[in-house]
Amino acid sequence: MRIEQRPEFQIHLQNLKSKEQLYLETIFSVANGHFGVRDSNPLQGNNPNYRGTPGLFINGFYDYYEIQYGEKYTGYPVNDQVINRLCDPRYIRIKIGDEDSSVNYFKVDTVDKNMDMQTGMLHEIFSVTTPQGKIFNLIVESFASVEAANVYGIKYGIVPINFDDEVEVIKVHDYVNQKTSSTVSDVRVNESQGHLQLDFLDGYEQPSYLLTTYKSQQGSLLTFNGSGPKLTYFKDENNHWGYHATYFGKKGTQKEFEFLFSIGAVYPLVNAQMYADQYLVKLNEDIKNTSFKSELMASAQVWQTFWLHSDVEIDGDPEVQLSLRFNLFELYQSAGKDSHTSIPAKGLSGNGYGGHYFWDTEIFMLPFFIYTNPELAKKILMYRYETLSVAEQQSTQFGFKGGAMYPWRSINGVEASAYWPAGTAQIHIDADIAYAIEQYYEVTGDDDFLDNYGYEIIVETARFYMEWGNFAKINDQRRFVINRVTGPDEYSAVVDNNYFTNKMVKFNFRMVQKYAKRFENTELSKRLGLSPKELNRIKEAADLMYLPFDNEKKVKLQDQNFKQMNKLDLSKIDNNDFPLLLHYHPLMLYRSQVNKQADTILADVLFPSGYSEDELMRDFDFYEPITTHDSSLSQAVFAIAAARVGKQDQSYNFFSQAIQTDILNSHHNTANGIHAGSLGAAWEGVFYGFAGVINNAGTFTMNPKLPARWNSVKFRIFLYDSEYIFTIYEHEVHVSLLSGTGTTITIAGAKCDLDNESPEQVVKY
Ligand code: IFM
Repeated sequence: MRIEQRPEFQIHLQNLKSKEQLYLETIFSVANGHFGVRDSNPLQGNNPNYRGTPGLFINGFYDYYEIQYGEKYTGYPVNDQVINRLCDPRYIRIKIGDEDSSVNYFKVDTVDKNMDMQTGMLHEIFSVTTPQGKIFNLIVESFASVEAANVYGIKYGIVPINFDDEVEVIKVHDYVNQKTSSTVSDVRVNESQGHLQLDFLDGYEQPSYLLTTYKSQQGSLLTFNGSGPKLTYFKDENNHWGYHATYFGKKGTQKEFEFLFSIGAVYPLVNAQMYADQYLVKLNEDIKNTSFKSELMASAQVWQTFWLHSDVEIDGDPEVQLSLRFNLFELYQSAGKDSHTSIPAKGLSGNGYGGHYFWDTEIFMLPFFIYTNPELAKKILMYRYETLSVAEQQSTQFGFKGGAMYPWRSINGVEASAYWPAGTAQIHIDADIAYAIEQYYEVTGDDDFLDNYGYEIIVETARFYMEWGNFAKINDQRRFVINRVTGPDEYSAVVDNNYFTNKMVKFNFRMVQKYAKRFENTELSKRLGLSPKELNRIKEAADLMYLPFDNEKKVKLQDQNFKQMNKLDLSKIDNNDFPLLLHYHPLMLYRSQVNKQADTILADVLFPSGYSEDELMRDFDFYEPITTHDSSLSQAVFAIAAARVGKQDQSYNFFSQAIQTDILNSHHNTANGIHAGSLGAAWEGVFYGFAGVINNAGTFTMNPKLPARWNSVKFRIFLYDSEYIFTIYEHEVHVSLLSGTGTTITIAGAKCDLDNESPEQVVKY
């Protein structure tokens, strides 16, 4: 297979505004959902002279460390989980004559970097100068296979530029905790390391390691093989197995060495130790009798399939086009694909937020997968089912009789939020998961998922809210209220009746009711003990849910007391004081009308029906001036809201900023990892914003409003068993049914009943 390189799919160093090392390590990281490798200086190893935060991250492979509280109250999480930063597989040790890169400081200058998003291959050229002034070029190609989840491939080409001398290439990975020399000081970054151990397993024909964690009691395995001129398996001076080759390097002559790593799954420690042999046999198989090239090609084929179904082609806006592709590429690179893991908020490109999963997955990333890769969306949702029992325990430990309390942030399902006001108090996470399940079911009609997994989550999350909330009188009317919670906006905490939360919970309750008949007298409802009495109470709570509203201004109120607070005049704040969270005491922010991110506006976006455009416009005009967008999850949401109320220019501005969050490093912290939620939100900006999609209660409608500079936008989606392709022009939509039997969709008010007999239609708007 030969894939022609197309510039529209290349992230090229020269087109990036920043050339800062840590930022580039993130942007050019390669990942496949199982593991991710930062784009380090390949000679770095554990040498403290080099600057960077290299490392290998395995999704779901973490260790605990004890959280140090000044005052530790009952129920606070004891341990934080932090994704392990493992040895950097890019590392290579090179000796030239009597100079050794692991001892002497070789100066490494980047000449070129290019990520080909069509194949997932990173191509780099470095110019390396030894202390004695010998110069050689180091050409590195690498990829994380999306075809074989374990496989990481790296190939080095070495070309002496100004010398003929002995060259020795050594590839040994004899440390487990990757050292970094980051100078980052940001509360959002957790530089804690797990307690890891690396054991060399003898008796294999290639280096094989057992990696284990001390506290979380997990284990994984890693093995690698290599090939190249004179490359042999050997023991280095520390008695560590690896590969080396010695040859006489000649000016201008390139020698190539390639290595394939097989990076194992994450097992309970005992299994990893007991079955290490068996696991290693399997891991070896993945990299035996194959080559860098054939693994790369197999992976590139999968990338081709990804782009076929998931690409969004924009005509008329090349910069936005490239950023959008980068975002989609990163989303696929980051998504756990094994049903046991989810998508860390920073993908697998860095250890920002400790490798934790948040609501970012369900609300901001999952829609992209639901519509373009429903099988993967199901796997991602399965992580929540796998951790349901932990969530149930958390609810009872919290003091409730039942229900499931999902963690605000976690890897293994146990709450890991050390700051509860902007963490555990964000109980909307439960309803966010229930909302995502309903979205998935609406689009796929996957009965197996709803019957065996989804409904149970919907019921248990609803039960949790029935315990948290209560019936009370407000203005003499009986209401269901949910007090002392934090909504999405992290500049307001522990409030009463957060509009977003209450609206989401109401929806969660309605879902229990909606499917109650379907599950009547089933094994599941018996197991759950769901009685008509309980269902009636849930219905009553949904009917009476309190949704705060300002009758004077006629806007939805972010929370019951939001009106009483003073506005923070954002125009008076120095630009250097943003994000505010790094410069103000939280209580200064909690006491003011200032938003970190879309909160009530997100509710408007997620529940588009039932409001007039005027009402949405009022909400937008009220919340937009008080929102700082200090969270990268905010601008795309405002872009959708602006598109819906016809503020096209504002919508485009928000969208183009959101979409370039990482490419432009606009939050100045891409160094710690990509903003995966923001990447997904940008896709939502196209889909729900400019294409104007609303998919509600079984009706799929589209009311496009293209940005002025776009000639067209083209994308595919799955709906039930069918796949469609849409091309939206300024006044026309072309839609074709590509596979499946078709369903009714409505475009700009016109019903389109596409089927195999008439699979195409053009709608003017
Ligand atoms: O989940 C988000 C939250 O909404 C804002 N702070 C960062 C988190 C992780 O992305």
